[in-house]
Amino acid sequence: MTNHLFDAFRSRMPAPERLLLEADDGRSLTYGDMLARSAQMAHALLQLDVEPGDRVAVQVEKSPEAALLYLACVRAGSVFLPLNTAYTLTELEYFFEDAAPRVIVCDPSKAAEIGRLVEASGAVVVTLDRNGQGSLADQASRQSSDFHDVERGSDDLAAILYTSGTTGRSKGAMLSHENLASNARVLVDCWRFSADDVLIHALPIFHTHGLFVATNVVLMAGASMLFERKFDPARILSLMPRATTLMGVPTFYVRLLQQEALTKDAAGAMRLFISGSAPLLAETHRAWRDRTGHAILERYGMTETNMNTSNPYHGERRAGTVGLPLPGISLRITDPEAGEPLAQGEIGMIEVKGPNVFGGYWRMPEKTKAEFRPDGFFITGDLGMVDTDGYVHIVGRGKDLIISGGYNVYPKEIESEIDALDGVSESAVIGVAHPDFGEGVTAVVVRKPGSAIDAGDIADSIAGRLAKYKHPKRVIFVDELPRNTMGKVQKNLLREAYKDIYAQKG
Ligand code: MLC
Ligand code: AMP
Repeated sequence: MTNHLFDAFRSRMPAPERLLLEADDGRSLTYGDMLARSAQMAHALLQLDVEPGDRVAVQVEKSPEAALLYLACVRAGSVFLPLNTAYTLTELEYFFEDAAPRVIVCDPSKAAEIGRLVEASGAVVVTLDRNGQGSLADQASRQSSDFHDVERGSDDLAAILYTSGTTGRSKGAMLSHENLASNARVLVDCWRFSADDVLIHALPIFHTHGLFVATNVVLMAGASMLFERKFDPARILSLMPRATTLMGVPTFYVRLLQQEALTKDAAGAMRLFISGSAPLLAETHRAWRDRTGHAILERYGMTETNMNTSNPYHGERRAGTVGLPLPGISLRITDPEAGEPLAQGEIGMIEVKGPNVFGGYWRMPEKTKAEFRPDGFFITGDLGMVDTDGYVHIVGRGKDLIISGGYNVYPKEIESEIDALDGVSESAVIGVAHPDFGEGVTAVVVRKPGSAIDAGDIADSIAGRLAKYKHPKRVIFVDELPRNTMGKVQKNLLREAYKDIYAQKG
């Protein structure tokens, strides 16, 4: 039997007694445990009537078993659909309706509510908690630890990851076995991962960074990881002597730099620090080098494409750039409107093509068509330029998007919630430089005449509806929003007017 992605991991698997992961509660998994226990979980999924191509939606806390569940889904031939643990029921409802999962795995505390939500759909709800307990785990424990992986080819779907849309509805990016396998292979080679590596894994495992960059690279290298449920800078520092690499969003590095104990000695055992998901400020890059002697390696990717570019392992890691296109991946800069390639050095739309690029959005052929060029290049929505040495610089976004602590927040989604409130005439949500999160979600609101609605009312009204990280850190009331002659809100003026509001905050 061939299962394209799992075979790729299997072919590079070290001896079964080698450590795959050690969790912060002391539990650990060897590669042998991983094979046996993901087999048991795969059996459990088949018993729930999961057929090849069926979606398995997963909203669970990070744990060794949550990682096993991902692999079990791959082995069972299903499509893994991870969901941010911060999503509210309102948010989940959309994903369940759109993806029509066969099975939903959630924390026991949410099982009843989710069960009610999907009652009519026929989806089966099973549970898995942060300690690896729950009805799915019970069922798995009774299964054989031998499993014939379900046959899946390179183009078959391995996962769907939702990414919010600029105009409202979230889109499910469909990632194939080869999208994931090819990118993991390339990253292992470019970043020189080997079985001797120990990665500090403190990212969530429901997004590309923690799941496909971190976990897949470790599996593809036969390496091991220290699996942390939360990012705690003091704890990360204490792990460094036992580790070789760290992957993080810029906020990780900003917070680690606030630790006095971060020194060259403290980072002495580490060989590589990698940053991505949001722009790393050149000043953070420099401060890190001064304190630790290491140049952070910055790379650029997205849900739809996995990783596209990376600064070199050997050679100059240039602060403020995202490095060079990865081997096998083509990148070009085009005129955002006309789509014509621009001359080297000009700023335009970043487009990419390669085995990493997803097949399209789940059940959205029109949106898919709109984001690909006829020759197969994917239009990223990021604006950038390529310098004379080939390094890619991201200079802005063509999409109205805020990235806060590595999480994407789409202003439109929050504006719709705020605009729907009695007492609000209109709103504009913007990202403002924030020393900790990179950008702070900020709402600028116009009240209806006579209304006394305040920031507290707005916070209360969205509390149960939107995930916490999307909530505005600040709400500013104004008499009117600035508009251009076409009537479009000029968010650039708002960003300029409020650019210092978080300056003193940590
Ligand atoms: C938490 N909060 C956030 C937030 N994370 N607010 C805005 N932005 C965020 N990212 C909220 C909390 O709910 C809390 O609210 C308050 O802010 C302070 O919380 P905290 O304890 O300081 O946050 P913490 O739990 O430490 O989380 C911060 C973080 C986390 C940076 C560790 O956000 C994180 O793990 N980010 C990584 C995201 C990620 O993996 N992105 C990759 C996407 S893939 P209150 O009100 O309760 O105080 C991708 C592709 C690619 O982009 O290229 O990689
Ligand atoms: P997501 O949709 O969560 O996968 O987020 C992808 C987006 O994050 C990209 O389109 C970029 O805008 C941004 N991004 C990822 N890595 C970087 C980086 N190193 N520098 C700047 N932006 C980045």
